[in-house]
Amino acid sequence: MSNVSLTRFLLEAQQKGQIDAELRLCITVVSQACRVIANSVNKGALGGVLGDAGTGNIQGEAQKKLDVISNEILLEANAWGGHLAGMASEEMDHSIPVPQHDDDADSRYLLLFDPLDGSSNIDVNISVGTIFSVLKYEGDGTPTDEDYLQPGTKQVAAGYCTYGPSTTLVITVGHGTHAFTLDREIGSFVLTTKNVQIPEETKEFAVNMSNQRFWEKPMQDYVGDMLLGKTGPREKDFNMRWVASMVADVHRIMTRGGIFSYPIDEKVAAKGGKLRLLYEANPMSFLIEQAGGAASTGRGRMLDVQPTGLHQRVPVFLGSKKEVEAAVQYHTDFDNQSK
Ligand code: AHM
Ligand code: MG
Repeated sequence: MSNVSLTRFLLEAQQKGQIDAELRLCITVVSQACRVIANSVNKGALGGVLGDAGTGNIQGEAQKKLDVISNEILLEANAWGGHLAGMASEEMDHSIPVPQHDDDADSRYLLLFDPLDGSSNIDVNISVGTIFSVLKYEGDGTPTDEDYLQPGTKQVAAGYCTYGPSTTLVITVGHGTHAFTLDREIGSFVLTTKNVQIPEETKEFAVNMSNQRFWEKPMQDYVGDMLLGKTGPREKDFNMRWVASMVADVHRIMTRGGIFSYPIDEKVAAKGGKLRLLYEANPMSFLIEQAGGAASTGRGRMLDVQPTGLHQRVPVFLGSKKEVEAAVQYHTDFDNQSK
């Protein structure tokens, strides 16, 4: 194991010119907020933090107490550094501007987050996590929601933190994907995997199979062929895993490969998909690409999607490069036949 702390890692990234002081501060503050969220999550029933908050978010989803607590922790932590121009969250209707405290700041950023992804799992003690994305703010006044509608290729940093058996923070600033583990005794994140590399091929897929009958034909065919195993067209036996916490499913793929998909289905078609482009799909896609994997909507590179709304949803396929390409091929073939 290395003895490189997140603090040292970020300072070295700044010295190499990969990030500036404001972006270093932004990632540092997010990591500190994640430590605080980890403490709340760990307390579980003892902290009185489980259960529903009795409120709903903009997307009509019931909020858990920990959704609200995690959102407040991230907002509070990031309100004072002078490195941000604003924040947007899966749990808030609109973005909120951050007052400029530091006139000397060379650059200012927009921070987007899903404060507690997979929160439907929280009451049953399964891994949940925080996902974040950082964009540059090019304007000089107060940012509005439109300033956040930048394609994923514009992200300058992204990451997620999993609150599981251990607390792991996985980040990218566009120079590889790196994983840190929280050392609770010393209270800091320590680099545990430098340059994560996702195997190109896999025999493992992650999807909510209960939606099968609602999928489009190319998705039915893709998964159907995987289930046929060695004697089918894919010529290998596949294994399936579905945690229903994107952070946990993606972290497994970061560790040993696989494909994660949340395709379009009849139930979510009107909304465009289930997962959110700006808070979930884009940051995860940036991390996956930086680890040698691929990420697609099934019909195009995820990071090229031009966002049209803050809470926009998209179909998601990400993970081992060759497997994502296989999934995309089923969609391409279907679309070509339907022309
Ligand atoms: P959330 O952000 O409200 O927690 O929703 C996103 C989660 C993902 O973590 C996970 O992949 C998916 O929803 C699970 O959906 P389902 O319950 O339909 O399997
Ligand atoms: Mg989520």
